[in-house]
Amino acid sequence: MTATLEEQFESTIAGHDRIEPRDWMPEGYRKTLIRQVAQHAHSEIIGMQPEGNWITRAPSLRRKAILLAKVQDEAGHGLYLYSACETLGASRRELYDKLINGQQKYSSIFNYPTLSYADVGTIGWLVDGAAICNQVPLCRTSYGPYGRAMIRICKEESFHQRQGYELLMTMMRGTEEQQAMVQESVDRFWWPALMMFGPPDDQSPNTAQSMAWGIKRDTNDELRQKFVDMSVPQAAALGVTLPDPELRWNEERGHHDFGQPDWEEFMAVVKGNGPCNAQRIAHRRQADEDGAWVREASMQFAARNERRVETR
Ligand code: FAQ
Repeated sequence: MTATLEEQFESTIAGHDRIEPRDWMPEGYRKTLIRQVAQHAHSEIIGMQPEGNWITRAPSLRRKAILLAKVQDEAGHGLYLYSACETLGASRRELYDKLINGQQKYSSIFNYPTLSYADVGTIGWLVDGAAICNQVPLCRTSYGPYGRAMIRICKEESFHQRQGYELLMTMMRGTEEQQAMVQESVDRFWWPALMMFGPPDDQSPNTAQSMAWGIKRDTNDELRQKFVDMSVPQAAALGVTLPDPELRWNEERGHHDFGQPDWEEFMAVVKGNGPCNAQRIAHRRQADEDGAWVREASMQFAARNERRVETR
């Protein structure tokens, strides 16, 4: 007896194998992937803005070259992810319109401002650190093009995390003023970094189904715990304090206990009311309008070349 398409899909998922673009997949699986991968792609390109803010004010040519390369990498990550999304039948234009019209989300973290150069280091250490924690398991996600994109992205994010940590370490070896800048920056970014993993599991409507489909390999709370456990020794080596009075090692659990982020603030930011939401979208919309003539010209150019080939 031949297996039905649905049975084939289920057995691929059960065997931790990959679903590829031409394979049959349930509509819910396709929709969930488009939602998550598009949100991820949008996060990468919106994420260029907070750090991009400091490119013209980098303290040295070396720091400027590093920051330029990092921000450029984020654009590349966005492109891989939009391509992965295209294999699911969603065009880049459609996704981009949904981003600038507020119909699709991007990570809450990029709605916070970058107020000092130390924030460039803190974003590398904590934001890229949280991104890696979340994304390494996604290399084993069940959808082939997404998992393969994640492999390269994780390698680059890992480099980003180290450059951020190295920048903070340099500042911590500097003047008292520089050390205070690092501490102030970590105080602002710690809680928003914890929010990157999404709402607590008991308030996460998508986790159970996404885990069953192998799209997510760990829950939001599992990854948040992993990130806290990873960050505590790194903070100690750096000489900064994490701004959580409830943070302590729990011998019995073999993990750190920690306080909860302000989930009301998280919901407000996700709904568009964070400190920089309007600015981030306005910037993206402007970039889209400014680039319209380039897209138009290249379409005309391609059409003209096609006509020439036809008349030859
Ligand atoms: N921000 O049911 P769940 C980066 C939404 S890349 C905004 O738990 P899910 C690189 C969620 O979409 C950072 N919205 O959802 C970089 C859902 O919305 P909907 C991005 C959030 O999908 C570094 C609703 O809340 N990474 O940083 C957030 O199962 C430096 C309910 O939540 C990814 O996108 C949030 N933090 O789990 C770039 C990784 N959390 O549509 C530049 C891939 C949740 O149902 C500089 N994504 N929501 O109304 C994922 O792993 C998952 O989508 C989660 C959320 C874990 C983010």
